[in-house]
Amino acid sequence: MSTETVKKSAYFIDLEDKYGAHNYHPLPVVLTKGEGVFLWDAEGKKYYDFLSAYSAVNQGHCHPRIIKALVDQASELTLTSRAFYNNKLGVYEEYLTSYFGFDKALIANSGVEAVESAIKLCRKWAYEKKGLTDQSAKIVFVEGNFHGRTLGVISASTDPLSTSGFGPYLPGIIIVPYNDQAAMAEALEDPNVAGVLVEPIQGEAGVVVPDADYLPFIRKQCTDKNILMIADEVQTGIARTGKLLATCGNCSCDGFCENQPEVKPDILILGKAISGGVLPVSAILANDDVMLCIRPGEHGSTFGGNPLACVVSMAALDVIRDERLDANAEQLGRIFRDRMRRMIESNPIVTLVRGKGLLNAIVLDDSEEGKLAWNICVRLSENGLLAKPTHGNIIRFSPPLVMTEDQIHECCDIIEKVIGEFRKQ
Ligand code: IF1
Repeated sequence: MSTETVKKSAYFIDLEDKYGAHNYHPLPVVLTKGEGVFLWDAEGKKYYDFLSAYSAVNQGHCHPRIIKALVDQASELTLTSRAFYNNKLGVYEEYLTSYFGFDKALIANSGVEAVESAIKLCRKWAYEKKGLTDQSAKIVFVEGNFHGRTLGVISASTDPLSTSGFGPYLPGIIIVPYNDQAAMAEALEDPNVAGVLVEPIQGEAGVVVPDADYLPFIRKQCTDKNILMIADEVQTGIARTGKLLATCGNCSCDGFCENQPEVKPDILILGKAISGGVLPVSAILANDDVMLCIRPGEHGSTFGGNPLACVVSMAALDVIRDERLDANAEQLGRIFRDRMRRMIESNPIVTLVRGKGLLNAIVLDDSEEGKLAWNICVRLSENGLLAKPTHGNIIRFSPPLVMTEDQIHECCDIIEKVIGEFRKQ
């Protein structure tokens, strides 16, 4: 790298440092271009993307079909507000409800906004349909959850980094240990519980996959006790885990999910890859008895359901289905985990490999080095692969789902080589 090119990246890093709020600690890579599974930095260096903008870019960077939809619609109509009808929203709502198998959809912008919408909808349903007295509704969350950054949502967080200094918090929240059926059953005995909100696989917690019977257990408990099951599939949804949804059993993947237990939530929360990472789009889906509890004037946003978002999201979901990215994620995920697990035998710093589809993580033994995962990610980036550590000793690997088998093997070669450099003596 020449001195002049180094200055280029450093310049942009300095700008962010000087003029941006200091709420992130990024890896020192400045990205300028993306295509498919690849990203390029300000010096023109090419990388495999193994974060996919936290699973928002499942369809790969700048997918031509999605970009065409964006550009075509952008020159027609971008935003009308919901004060009027537009000719894309209803089409999109019909598309989404048939794609995911619910009666109704409510479109929002960010993932956390959809989570907030689901919480509000659940409370409304509890007062109108379940018959709880006003102000009494409670929602059960699990330890280690991540649902976003708003005040309402961080009130359910158990991560001090997300919560400290931001109180007072929202009441009406019960938190139980994750993947603990007895604790969940006990919490659901409280007659004021209106809903249970879970991630099918915990992303931020380090890609923590629950026991196979955990979600079916929650589903059955909720049905038996007249409680809404709310699934946050913002990160796990849209084919990331090898199925259209991690709670699949009711989707359009042509029997691909045949052997999965059917765990259909009462409220499904989607975001991120619902737009292929092109625009902020999110949605909640529910059946009429729940969704119609919210009436005109009670909830909404300026940008939610704008024609540009509708068209982009339909193109993004077409790509998932037409390119069978669910099946590709499933197949490549198996290859990836097999190869990573081989390292456990040969290199003691790798202690665990877990995940589903192309949402995976490796857990490192960092008893001797506090910054092991960070240092490995820096070395990975120098070797042309971008991944991000989480919780100090975990590295998340979530490439775009458009990767090929040859590419995933090449990436495994890079990861093996780099982790080999950190082998314990
Ligand atoms: C950041 C993590 C991932 C999510 C689930 C809702 C949201 C998210 C399950 C909110 C967002 C993001 C936000 C991003 C980092 C990222 C993340 F490490 F923090 F946990 F993906 F793993 N539900 N997750 O994962 O969606 O409002 O952001 O659109 O920098 O905070 P959003």
